Amino acid sequence: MNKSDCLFCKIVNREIPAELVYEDERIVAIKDINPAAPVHILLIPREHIVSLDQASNENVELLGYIQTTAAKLARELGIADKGYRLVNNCGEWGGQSVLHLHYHLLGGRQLAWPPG
Ligand code: IU
Repeated sequence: MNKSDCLFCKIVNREIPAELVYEDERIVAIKDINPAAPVHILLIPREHIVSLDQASNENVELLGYIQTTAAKLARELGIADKGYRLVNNCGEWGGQSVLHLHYHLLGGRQLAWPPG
């Protein structure tokens, strides 16, 4: 799949509607259409990186920025006190279905471990 067919590129570029929670020059955050928890946000970099496996040291700052922004959103959304989870699914066995790097911010209930 190339960038022009990428669902998350289309969401980032506002070609496909999504429920936006946050955006800046580097990332957008949207509500997941199929929430797995009371709060389920996807943090998506504007840059098309296929997966964490495809990220490089050039992306280190971006990856850190996604994490600190997730923590900020968790506080703003009221899930930080009880705790939350930030997840990246990478590749087929990791459960990645959309081939544009993204992180899931999940919270608002007790989460189980290990994941399925
Ligand atoms: P995954 O880690 O690649 O499996 O996560 C993709 C997520 O994108 C998944 O939780 C979907 O529910 C979500 N999603 C979405 O929010 N909007 C969409 O149009 C599509 C998938 I397709």
